[in-house]
Amino acid sequence: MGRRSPDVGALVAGARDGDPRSVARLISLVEQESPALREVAAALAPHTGRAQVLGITGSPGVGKSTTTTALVSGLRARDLRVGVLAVDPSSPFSGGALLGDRVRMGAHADDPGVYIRSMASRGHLGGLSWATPQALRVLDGAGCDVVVVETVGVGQSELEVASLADTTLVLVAPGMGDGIQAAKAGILEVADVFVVNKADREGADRTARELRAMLTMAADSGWRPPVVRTVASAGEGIDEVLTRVGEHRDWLASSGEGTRRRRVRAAREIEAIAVGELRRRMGDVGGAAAIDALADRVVAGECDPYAAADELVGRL
Ligand SMILES: Nc1nc2c(ncn2[C@@H]2O[C@H](COP(=O)(O)OP(=O)(O)OP(=O)(O)O)[C@@H](O)[C@H]2O)c(=O)[nH]1
Ligand SMILES: [Mg+2]
Repeated sequence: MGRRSPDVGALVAGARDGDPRSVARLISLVEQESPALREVAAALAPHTGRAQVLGITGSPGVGKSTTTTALVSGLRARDLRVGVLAVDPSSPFSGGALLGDRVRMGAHADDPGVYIRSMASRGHLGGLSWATPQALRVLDGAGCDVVVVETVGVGQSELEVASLADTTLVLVAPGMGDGIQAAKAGILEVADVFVVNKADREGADRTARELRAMLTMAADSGWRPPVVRTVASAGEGIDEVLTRVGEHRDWLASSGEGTRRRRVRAAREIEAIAVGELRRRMGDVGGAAAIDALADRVVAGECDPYAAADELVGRL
């Protein structure tokens, strides 16, 4: 791939026209922290804010990819443009499982109304890639009505996906004790819609009942998360999920919660970028060496760590 500086304006125009290669290139620029990153962000800004971001989380094997595929079909049937970001927090490379996801998404591979992208999550402690919010902006700017973010439910990432999403779907399966585990892990609070998938298996009714019982005990936020049973592999219940997702979108708009969530999201993004920039500048003023020199003085009792930190910040 060439390293010529990209024509960002043409790429954004292409993406807005639905050209998948322009979308792919823009996401790559974001992922690679291209020098054009700022230009890309600025060019996209006026075109963003329309897409509903749908986060999908749940334990490994619960049916996230199958549900995502079924949701994409349902959204396409409603004539909506869809983006899918599959984030694998466990792998530093986009390989294995994600390739499997792509294969499963094969039904949509040739549909110009669907854009699918897998992302690894290198360089981020919590799980989701630092580039995910920017990739979301690309898909939003490219005119996707809905962007589905699917992540593997390992620890932090399920909470993190909620911080990116307008609407968070939490998938559980019957008989996995998932409901109880969800309550323990704080998942109950982040779910906007509960999906009891694999409802063709025994115990789905019971799991749904348990979830509803737990939800009645939760604090009232104005939105009580509905519990929907699905058989994603057969497309059953998917229409109801989409109806609930639409209702949640309406509630976000009418209650002001949507704007509040987006403000929190933007504030975090700004903070992360600013902290990154400060780290870079610290490197410019001698970073590690400067800290080492100050550390020697702190160890020797010549100054305290606060004074040392002030001195470092003062040089920026
Ligand atoms: N019986 C049944 N099987 C299902 C259903 N939905 C998905 N499956 C199967 O469950 C397995 C896991 O589904 P995936 O969609 O890959 O699950 P996932 O949550 O994306 O898995 P990871 O990405 O590995 O965390 C597959 O074999 C699916 O065919 C369902 O509603 N009923
Ligand atoms: Mg999957």
